[in-house]
Amino acid sequence: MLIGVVGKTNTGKSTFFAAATLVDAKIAPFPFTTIEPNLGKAYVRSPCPCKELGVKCAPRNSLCENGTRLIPIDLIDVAGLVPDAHLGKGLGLKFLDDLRAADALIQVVDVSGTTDSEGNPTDFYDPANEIIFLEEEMSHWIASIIKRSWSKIKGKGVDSISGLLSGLKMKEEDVKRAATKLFLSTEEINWSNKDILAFSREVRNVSKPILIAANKIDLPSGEKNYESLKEKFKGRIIIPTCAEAELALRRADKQGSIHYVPGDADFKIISSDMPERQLSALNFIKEKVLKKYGGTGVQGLINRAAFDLLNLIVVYPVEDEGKYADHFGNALPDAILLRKGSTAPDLAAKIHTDLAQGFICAINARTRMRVGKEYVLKNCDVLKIVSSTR
Ligand SMILES: Nc1nc2c(ncn2[C@@H]2O[C@H](COP(=O)(O)OP(=O)(O)OP(=O)(O)O)[C@@H](O)[C@H]2O)c(=O)[nH]1
Ligand SMILES: [Mg+2]
Repeated sequence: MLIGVVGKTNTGKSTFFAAATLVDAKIAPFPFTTIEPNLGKAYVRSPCPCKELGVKCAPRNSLCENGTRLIPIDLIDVAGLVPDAHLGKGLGLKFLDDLRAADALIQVVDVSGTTDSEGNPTDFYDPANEIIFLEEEMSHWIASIIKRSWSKIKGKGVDSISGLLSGLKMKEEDVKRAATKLFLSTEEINWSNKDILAFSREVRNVSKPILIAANKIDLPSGEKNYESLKEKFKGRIIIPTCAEAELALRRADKQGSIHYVPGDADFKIISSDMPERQLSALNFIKEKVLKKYGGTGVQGLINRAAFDLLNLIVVYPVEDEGKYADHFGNALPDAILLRKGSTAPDLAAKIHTDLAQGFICAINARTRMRVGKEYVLKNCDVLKIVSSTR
């Protein structure tokens, strides 16, 4: 599963990325700092069943912070966009190819309105424009991919477009639905450029859903602009965000000067000789971001992307259902992210193809009941897979 970080240039995308992954990405207060993409692991936050089951867990593929499981998910930060990128402005659209594999996107918007459409300093820029032009440029990107292969697609069935777009994680049924909704020919494609763009808008909407990070909420016009974005884009998920605050908290936690779990609305100071400057910066974060908005927004966005956009659930496979452990006795070693609707054999396949091939049944560790291959996994399930191959 891959989440992409996108948006206008100089809005704080790399700050968001660095805060979520602790990868050292280049951050600077001017446009086009990022050229090559940054890749890292962010974490999905979910309650760990260890407390409820009364075991001390020994996580292997994830972390557990006092009953909160942090499960890795891939994150990619790409270069920034400007309006008319499809006409060659800024860095153009080519770099969006880095987002082919993304399942969902987080758009980082500069909600303070202090950078103009090209990322240069200004006052009172309306961040609503960023939301509109990003979607438009993304649609042009999809259209350009279709046009590049037009000679191979023209006159063929809509399946040829599905084949082309499957590399963009776009499902066949979504492609068909988009074409049918727009009354476009699906048997023998003969679409105009306008049709291709309209189709691209439609299919992007379903296949690359976008959450909005209203970033730089700490700056003076942030709150006012955030309220107006919510009003203008009713129905969209818009989260007040301060990526800079999250980055400062994560780094201070890593240094050992504070204890902070990503997504918490508070932190604990550990260091007894913290410099005055850092102390006052942390106080600012506490008063103006954490208390006001209930968190920095970064973790909230990763979680909303994972649970609301991608419809993921967390499942814990074990080998010893009595101890909720693997065969070494490590309790709840792995937390696996799967799509809602996945079945017990899907979990087996995620662990090892052999395990899925020899699938006999699964045992629900909580109830000790056997479940069959039709069993639909529930969030937080703890399951033992019984297979003839193990
Ligand atoms: N006040 C404030 N500044 C922020 C916040 N997040 C990022 N910034 C600043 O915004 C500037 C741009 O940050 P980057 O992360 O480099 O932005 P970007 O979107 O990756 O920029 P490009 O790669 O150039 O497109 C830097 O000076 C950051 O310190 C925030 O939450 N609040
Ligand atoms: Mg950047």
